Amino acid sequence: MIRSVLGLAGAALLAASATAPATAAPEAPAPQITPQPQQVVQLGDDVPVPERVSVVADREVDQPTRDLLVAVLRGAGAQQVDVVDASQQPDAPLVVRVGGIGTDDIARGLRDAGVEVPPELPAEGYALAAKDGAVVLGGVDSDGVYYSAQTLRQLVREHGIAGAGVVDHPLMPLRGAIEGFYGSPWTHQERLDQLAFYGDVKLNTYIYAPKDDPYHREKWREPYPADKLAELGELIDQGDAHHVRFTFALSPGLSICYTSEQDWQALTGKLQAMYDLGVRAFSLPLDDIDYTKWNCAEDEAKYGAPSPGSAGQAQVDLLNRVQREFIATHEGAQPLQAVPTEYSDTEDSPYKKTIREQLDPAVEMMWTGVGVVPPEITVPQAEEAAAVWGRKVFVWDNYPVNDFDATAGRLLLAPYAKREPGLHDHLSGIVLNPMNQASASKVAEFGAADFTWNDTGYDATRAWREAARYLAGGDPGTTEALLAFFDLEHLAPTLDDEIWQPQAPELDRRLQEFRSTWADDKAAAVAALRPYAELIAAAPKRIRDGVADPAFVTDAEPWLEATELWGSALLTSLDGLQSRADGDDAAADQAFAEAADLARRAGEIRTIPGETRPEGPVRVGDGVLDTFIAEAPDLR
Ligand code: LTM
Repeated sequence: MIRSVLGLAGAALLAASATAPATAAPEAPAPQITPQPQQVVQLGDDVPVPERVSVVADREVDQPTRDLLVAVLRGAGAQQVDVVDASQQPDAPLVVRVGGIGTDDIARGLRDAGVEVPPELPAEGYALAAKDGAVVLGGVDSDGVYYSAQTLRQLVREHGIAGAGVVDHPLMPLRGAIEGFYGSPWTHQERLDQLAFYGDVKLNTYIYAPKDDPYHREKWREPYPADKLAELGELIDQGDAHHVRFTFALSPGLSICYTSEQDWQALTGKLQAMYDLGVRAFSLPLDDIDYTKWNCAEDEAKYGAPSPGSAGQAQVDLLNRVQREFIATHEGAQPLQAVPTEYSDTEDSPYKKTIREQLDPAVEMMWTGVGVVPPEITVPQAEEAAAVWGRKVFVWDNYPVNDFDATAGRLLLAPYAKREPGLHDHLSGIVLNPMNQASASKVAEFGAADFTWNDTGYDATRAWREAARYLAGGDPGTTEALLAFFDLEHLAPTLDDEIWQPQAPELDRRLQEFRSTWADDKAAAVAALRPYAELIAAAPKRIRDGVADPAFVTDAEPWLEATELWGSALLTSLDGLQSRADGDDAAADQAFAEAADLARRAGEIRTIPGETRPEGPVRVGDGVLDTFIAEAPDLR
């Protein structure tokens, strides 16, 4: 039950935080909630969770939220959780009231608990109070109600539910991921798991745009075969169950004839099939196409010689027609999303001018930041992008994607960073383009969930640690092992090989300390570094045994194997250095030879064939760990 309504790690974290409580604990600060809420106040003692709990729900509270609340309360120690209608009399020692934030008794319950709710709480907002043996959850809309339950999950701890009040709403409307990378697409199972995870961290958007799904790009005109269509239907349902909007993207730019009525029918036919399946959000990515040639003579006849300006006109005509004739005529359809062909700069151009001046204001335009893989995204850049596109832009963030040459052999496990607080004023949202390794992408996605919800309260290091804790299902030893492993996979390159997140900053700091101590006190230097070297060497086993999400281990397996060898090489180097300090040069030389052999074997481990696009030897702390092991024999 818990597993189906929560992400795997979310369920494990819940189980780890709670045991059946008997008494209220003294007041303690509320646990860290991710994403960081706009406002959290302490309201007193924890609310104990007895054996029987009644959830009194407004009729509008949807099934996913009801299921989530039952799972959370069971995870908190309740044996029996009854969900009753607001007109019924609850019959349990703990009552959890849930529904619309304006419902009289919910508004009163929040007020009585001392939780001040502003009159205009934005969409997806919610408020929560856990105080004096009662819990009240109110949402602005059904998403807000669901998010109040996700926050409640994180307030569960050993002695019950933390006595706290929360008033919260997201700062960016669109938050999530775009499966938009080249190479082997995610599996169906990975997508199902991602959607559950997004619900846990209040991400609301998944855009289906795998470059290597032929029906998305090369064969865009062709309908999906029945088995693929059935899978897409399951993804839509899974999205609904976790309050995530499944967004269907179709990328016709490689071959479309903009003036062809047949192509229009093929395009809208495919969108219609997806609408019939339940999709309500659509995207037309026009990235990575050649806009200096037409695909048919009729386009040249209508728009003139090929050029970025004439391509802009043809694209704007297509996008406006889809927005006006398809989106606007289909009940519940969200504004069309699009990726322009010029997606990675803010320079004005004839192409952008045409789009800025003529594109229907409802259409969401995507932008990758300055540079396809931007080392930073700043507020002034976003302001320029908004000016050049004539609207707030929707960021397609090419992190942690690892489909380009500079990422060969890399997992990108650094914190989500260098996106400036205040961006929410200029963006409609951010979606990350993740790695082929879906579970490993959760590290960055977790940070992005925090940033897009509350960029002004964002702390990259906090989010990174919390991501590790989430993946570890709350286990402290596994959390530390994961953080040591993430540090060794910290490097993030741009497309031009510029390094915008450094490799292994924590290990590097410790090695610098080692070098300066070694000069004065060799034994002290070795002793200070050894525990961290032991942590690295033991991390793979700890991770394999301890993570709540087994898919993380599958994703990371070659890197874990290599880390085991690199960790042993580091420890063996320290043995050699200790022998050197003891004046035993023969033992030192033998240890250094062993360390070199371990390093050589580590360097031979390769990525899993067919997984990531650039294949090659896996990188682990490269430029830091290997450098130290190579220099150790020369340290005197
Ligand atoms: O970024 C965009 C809009 N398009 C492609 C992505 O599909 C690709 O994954 C990234 C990284 O290689 N670069 C792109 O240009």
